[in-house]
Amino acid sequence: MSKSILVLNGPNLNLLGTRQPDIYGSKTLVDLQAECVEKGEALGYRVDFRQSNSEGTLVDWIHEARNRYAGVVLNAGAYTHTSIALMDAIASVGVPVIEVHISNIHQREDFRHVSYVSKAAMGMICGFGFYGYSMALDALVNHLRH
Ligand code: CA2
Repeated sequence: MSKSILVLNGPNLNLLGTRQPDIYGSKTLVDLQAECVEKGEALGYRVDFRQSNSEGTLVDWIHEARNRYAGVVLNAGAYTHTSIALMDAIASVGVPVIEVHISNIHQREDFRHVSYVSKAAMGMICGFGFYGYSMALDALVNHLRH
């Protein structure tokens, strides 16, 4: 099995650290990448970390995981709440996907309470800031070892 994990980030997450620090903290996407790569190394996995504002690109990257990655950590951003295409991609690849959100989506607007990603993902972590990505990597590797 591949010893690589794909960490995917959706729309507007490239803006981390530039505004809304009350919701998303003050660190940047580059900081988050460094945390994920370091956590992956500690777990014995290489982490490939990507961000796109395009739904189709995220679908393509989930398809790419089928043969090349042991699992995926996915923060689909606002596509979480709208994208049947992402849900179908996750359901069709046969690779474990763990959903993560920086904020607690259930404490926010009603439209954020629905997640199409959750309908296909193995599990979901939200509300713990960047630490949620480390938790998701732990959960994924724990799953892969059992
Ligand atoms: O809490 C999360 O991680 C979200 O996936 C973030 C999405 C939001 O649409 C989801 O409901 C929850 C938005 C990401 C936007 O990130 C920004 C960061 C800094 C400044 C502006 C936007």
